[in-house]
Amino acid sequence: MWRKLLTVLSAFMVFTGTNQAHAEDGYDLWLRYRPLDSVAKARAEPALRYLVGPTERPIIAAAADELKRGLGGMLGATPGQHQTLDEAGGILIATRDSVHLEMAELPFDRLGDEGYLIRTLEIGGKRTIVIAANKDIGALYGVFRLLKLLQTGQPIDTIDIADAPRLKLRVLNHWDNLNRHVERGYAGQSIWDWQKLPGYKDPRYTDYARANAAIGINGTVLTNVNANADILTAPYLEKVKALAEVFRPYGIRVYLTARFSAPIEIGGLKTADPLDPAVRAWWRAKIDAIYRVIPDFGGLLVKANSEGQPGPADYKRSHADGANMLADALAPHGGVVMWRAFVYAAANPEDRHKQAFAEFQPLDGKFRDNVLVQVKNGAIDFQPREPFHPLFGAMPKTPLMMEFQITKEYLGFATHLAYLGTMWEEVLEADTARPRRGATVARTIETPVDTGAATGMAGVANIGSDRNWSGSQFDQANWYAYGRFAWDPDAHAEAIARDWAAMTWGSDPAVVTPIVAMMMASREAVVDYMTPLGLGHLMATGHHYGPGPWVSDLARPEWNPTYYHKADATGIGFDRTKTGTNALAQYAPEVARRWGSPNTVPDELLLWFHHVSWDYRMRSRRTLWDEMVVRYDAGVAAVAAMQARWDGLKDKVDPQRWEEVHSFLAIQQDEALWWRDASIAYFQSISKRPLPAGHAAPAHDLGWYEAIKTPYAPGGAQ
Ligand code: BDP
Repeated sequence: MWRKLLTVLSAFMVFTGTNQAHAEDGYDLWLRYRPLDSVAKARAEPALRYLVGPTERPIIAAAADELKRGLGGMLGATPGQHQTLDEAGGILIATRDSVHLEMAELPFDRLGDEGYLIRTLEIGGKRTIVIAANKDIGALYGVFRLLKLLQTGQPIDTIDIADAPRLKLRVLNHWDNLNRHVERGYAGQSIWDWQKLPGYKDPRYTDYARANAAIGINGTVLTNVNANADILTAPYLEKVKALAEVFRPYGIRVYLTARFSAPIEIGGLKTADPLDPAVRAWWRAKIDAIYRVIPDFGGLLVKANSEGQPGPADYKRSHADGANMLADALAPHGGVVMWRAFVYAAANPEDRHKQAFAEFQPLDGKFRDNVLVQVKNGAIDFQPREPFHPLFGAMPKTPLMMEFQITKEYLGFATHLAYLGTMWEEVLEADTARPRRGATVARTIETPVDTGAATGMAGVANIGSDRNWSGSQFDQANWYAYGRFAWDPDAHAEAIARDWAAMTWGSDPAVVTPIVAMMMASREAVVDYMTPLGLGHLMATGHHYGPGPWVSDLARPEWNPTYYHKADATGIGFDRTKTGTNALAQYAPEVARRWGSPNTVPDELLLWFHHVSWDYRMRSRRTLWDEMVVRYDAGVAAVAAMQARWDGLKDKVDPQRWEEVHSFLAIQQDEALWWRDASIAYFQSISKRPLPAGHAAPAHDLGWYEAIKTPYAPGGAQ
């Protein structure tokens, strides 16, 4: 009995920690700064006793604050702030011009505007950890890197690190409406409390900026791509200014979405024609006004002529005409236009896969220098698996930004554990076979079209007002991984998962290893139980929650799942080869050849490009139908495996977060089974094939699944 009580007590003490009065709820993200174990602490302490830096500068002040907070948490002692390096054990936060670095020969030229180096050096005979950069923001990033070394259990005895981001714009896209509804948001309301701004700046905005700076994010688009022109009016610009002030010391610029028809809606004009002089003058004046309020405003993001949004095509003008009009007005201020390539037209019977390429590729070279075309990772829409978008590598004269969706609109919302790092890595390392700007997708976005030209990545945020920010503990990993890939598109999902797990759950390998294993298998599990073998877009209507492969009655053909899977008595899949829509022709010939035959296309993309018979022999020697069933079951089994791993961590992580993940995995298990059963029931009604031996029949008949309606599922358009 006593022993039991002691165990309970000691567990309580470990998990509450010395500096923590409340249970963990995930609010701290990757900035938990929990006490190091005594060995690590004893090793690190002597090197981290005080700091020196020009803290009168706001970004350096933020860096010093973070260092104090982090070391205070991990070592239990806040480093003192000194004016000079007066003894060993100092941390020098400095830029190139620092008097302390006069004698040190450091490779500043390799660091660019945002890079940093961390080195252990003898300065004036004192052993010092130097965090140096060309600009203050680099030093802030360096501080976060030093903290990460400690959080992930790395030794800091001798450090020699130099790092710089490979992309210039690393931005979040918030699909947040002014009424605080977040389109495709599963983490509560928008964190932007427009009503209370600018008077009240929620401290959460600062924590948001810290979390983003820690992973190198340097821009945030505050508003939904389905834009509301009101954000561009004077009262709202004051609110935006208040946020910009909070973010500035963290190197984060604000951007807004521009509704193309704003000159009509808030400007009183009769047209929004981009070639109309009055329209052009209106935008110039509006953009000048924005910069008067927010001098370092980043620029505008535009969704035009897509899903009902207004755009230049309304006036028979091209996307380049529209983008260039805004670009001309932004250029004098150093602002950019991020113009989205996610377009498909209401009246166009062409394969949706082909439409963005058809519209944008001919415009290569026609955009101003400060325009980036923002392209989703795949040609359809953030599916659990899509081949890379054919535009990558195909517009060598235009900066193309990658757009990833961090929020899991099509991957189980907040409750399904799906680590997207593996999906992004797969896309980024895909070979476009268009070597002009480097062959992989990563290279095509990293290589500037000209020296100094813009490069970038955008991530549709999964952040909301929930205490844990992302709607689930594990969805934080996707925000984290996005930042890391935006910094380095050649990064590796597994290494990122390892860092995240150590920072978020604890650096003990007995915790990190199973968590990383769960994460690394998780996205494939979702693919398997939702859309195996290259299927896609089979989700229920509108909110996209749950299966709806049978839906065929929506107004536009390409909104219907049946449009995508094309299952019939002969087989299943979308023929995008020459005998079908020939979307493959939009890829480089080598890629088109590899994917153009069922014999050479990977199983994972088979049904994306081919309509094949139910009895088609797969590489596994199973028939396609049997293979589908096997995959559905593999997906469900993979969730069970995650549950078992998580159960094994019960005593190794804090109880509140453990419990939450445990419950979410149970939801995922139920829903994976729902997907599996509903999909098999439906496709079997078409394939008319028996289930392979050992695979159970769905629990209910097809009608039962078709009757499930969830009209209040969160995140829909509003
Ligand atoms: C789709 C979403 C929709 C977005 C659209 C977009 O369902 O809510 O507005 O993409 O990216 O994935 O513009």
